[in-house]
Amino acid sequence: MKYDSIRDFIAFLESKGELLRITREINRDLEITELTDRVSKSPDGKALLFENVRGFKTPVLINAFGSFKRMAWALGVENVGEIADQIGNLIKPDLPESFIEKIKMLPKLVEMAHYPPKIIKSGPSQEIEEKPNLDSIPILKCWPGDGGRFITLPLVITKDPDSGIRNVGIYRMQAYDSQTTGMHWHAHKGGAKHFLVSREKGIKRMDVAVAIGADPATIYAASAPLPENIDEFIFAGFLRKRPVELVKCKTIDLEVPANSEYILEGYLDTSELRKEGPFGDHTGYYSLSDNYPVFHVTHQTRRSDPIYPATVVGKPPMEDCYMGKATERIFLPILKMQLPEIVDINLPIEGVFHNLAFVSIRKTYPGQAKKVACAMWGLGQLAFTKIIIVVDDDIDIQNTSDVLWRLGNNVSPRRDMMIVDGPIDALDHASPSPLYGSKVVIDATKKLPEEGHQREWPDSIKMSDDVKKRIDEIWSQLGF
Ligand SMILES: Cc1cc2nc3c(=O)[nH]c(=O)nc-3n(C[C@H](O)[C@H](O)[C@H](O)COP(=O)(O)O)c2cc1C
Ligand SMILES: [Mn+2]
Repeated sequence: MKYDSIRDFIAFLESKGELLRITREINRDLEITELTDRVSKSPDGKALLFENVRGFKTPVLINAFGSFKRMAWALGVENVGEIADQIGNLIKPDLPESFIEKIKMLPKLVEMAHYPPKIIKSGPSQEIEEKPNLDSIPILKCWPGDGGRFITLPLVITKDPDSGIRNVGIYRMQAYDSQTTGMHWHAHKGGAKHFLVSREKGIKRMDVAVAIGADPATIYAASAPLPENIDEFIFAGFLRKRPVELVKCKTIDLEVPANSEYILEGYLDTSELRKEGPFGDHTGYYSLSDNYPVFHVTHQTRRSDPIYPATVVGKPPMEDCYMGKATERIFLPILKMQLPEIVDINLPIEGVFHNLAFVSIRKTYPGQAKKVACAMWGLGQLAFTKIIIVVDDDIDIQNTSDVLWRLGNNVSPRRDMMIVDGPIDALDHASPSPLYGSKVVIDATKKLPEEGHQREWPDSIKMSDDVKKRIDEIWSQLGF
């Protein structure tokens, strides 16, 4: 892994011609969004470094992850599929039979935890210590209807008060004033769980540390849907093939990346909630304002010359889409391990990850599509998938028009749709109540007699191979 920090990644992007420095004065309120949005919606849009943000010396980095190529580079590879292959190899189902062979496998299986974070004495993220002053950071107001300015790419670090196991998640933070922010972790997320456990245990002050800027693999790891009780810094170590270096916070008992740009140290009062939002969100809609915990920043450290990494979300495609697509690829081998009939999954970016999933399966028995959907709804953040479309594996589900063709042709709605009630993503505004609502699987596979289909099922149309071959031979002579 080439990068120790976000600035290493910036230098790499620049060497590849993938960074645009913007030296003209730009307003952090709305103007950065309008520019970023246009770049995100254009082919080959670059990473942007705003070097002259009105009223600030600090440059603002945006869109560093905002393409398939840059997202792969962020993880030290040319294609995110390489990471999926590494994970696939770690969890291969064909475990060797003999005892000796099994012992030999062990080092491979622990490779995931092979690079636990390493605590070092000091790091650039603590070069300067100062009183908390969020006004010194060029925090963005993204969209006209936003309830205020928001820190959009923070790594929020908490510990389970029972087990001491760390969680790192990206949860946006509304800056209420120079030392207070919101803490917008949804009810289902790791930080929210730690908050609830702390409250139940009667802990009034829950320590929280926030890192702004880290090496790019660590930032990605904080967005990844890891199972509960897996430290995202261990996963980051696996991605980096090198431990994440941490330093101890100056005033609280938490550790933070040594190479961050800014560190905010503080606490939540477990009895305090405050209105947060609205915020122009990655769904392309404003997420409604709601009550969330309040982060009191009590101490701040930073580099002597910090860069402020942020992101702007909105109607897709935006930067977060490429992080989500990386997750789709990286976690597919783990999904397949639990559901071996799954061939591929496509979370189309227009479906904003929790609204729509295409799944292709190797179907061998009746009801299998519905079983796969139910299993997905039981797996971590896939629980929030509102619409799952299942097709047979003879088409490529990365091709949306093929999926729609199957959807139209192979579905008899009354028989092939199953609607269930359950947890729904906190950002869903269509469900009648927050966090709870309905989800549907649409089975677009070929139906079997046991599924109530007694009629003949026709073949899809294909030309015979010998005719294709004959036409191939004469094709170039026909003047097309
Ligand atoms: C740019 C960006 C912003 C995000 N904002 C939020 C947020 O405000 N609240 C939230 O619960 N999840 C947010 N997420 C998603 C979480 O980071 C993600 O679900 C992660 O897996 C949570 O980790 P956890 O399971 O350890 O809580 C955001 C992700 C990205 C990439
Ligand atoms: Mn987690």
